Amino acid sequence: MRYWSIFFGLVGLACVACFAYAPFDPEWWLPGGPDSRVSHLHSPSTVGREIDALFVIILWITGVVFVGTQVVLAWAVWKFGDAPGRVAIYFHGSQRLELIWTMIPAIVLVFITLYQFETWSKIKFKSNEPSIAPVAEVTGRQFQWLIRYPGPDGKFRTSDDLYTINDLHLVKNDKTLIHLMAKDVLHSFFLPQLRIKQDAVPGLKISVWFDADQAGKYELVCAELCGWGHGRMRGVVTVHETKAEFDDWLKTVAREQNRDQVTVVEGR
Ligand SMILES: [Cu+2]
Repeated sequence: MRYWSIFFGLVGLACVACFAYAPFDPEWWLPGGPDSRVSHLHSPSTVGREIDALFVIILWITGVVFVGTQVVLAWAVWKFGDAPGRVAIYFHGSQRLELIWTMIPAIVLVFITLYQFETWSKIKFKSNEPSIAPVAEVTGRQFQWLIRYPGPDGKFRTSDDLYTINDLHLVKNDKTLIHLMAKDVLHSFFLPQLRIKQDAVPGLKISVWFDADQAGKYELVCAELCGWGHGRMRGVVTVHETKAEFDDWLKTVAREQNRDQVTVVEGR
């Protein structure tokens, strides 16, 4: 029986090792930006790093609780294991214990709720939506992201709109606003490196705002199982160093679109 206490003790030790290592390797745990290995900053986004800090705090809370309960478990198995002549004591219920194990998690959860509130409100509360023109309209459909840019006139749904598939472009350090839609079923617009995730819902136009402060290429994936081709809904987010670079790219798209004479049929 005492072997079990050694086993539980070792499991605990292995988990402590993972727990200690997790926050320090962005590739292993939370995907980072191109500079993350150098700077040890996780997300290439200001709010993203706040979210990372929340992850680390929750990791500490769960880590301490896990280690504590594991130590008690190993100790109890060691100390109170089966022994000849020893009889277990039976008792039914303990109001005091029940109160303790209800109140402690409740307090921890209330703390987390209040602590994360400001970060959550920054990216999700309508009142914090930046009053800027959206960079693009992103429409999830089985099985791709259709991305519409306003074109030279700066207005959506006009004849000079530009389209890309699975190819989202932004400018570094600019607040980015996106209008998110879905054509057929639920999709989920997920930018893992920027820590942004938002459901795309048919019939709704949802605003998503964020920033990226390291130029580079990041992933855009669908995080909602939306059908057989769900795994193909992968795109690239390109964060340009400057607005001029972004405008150049947009001009290239305009040239190609005019040359191909391809019109993306939007429909509804
Ligand atoms: Cu999907």
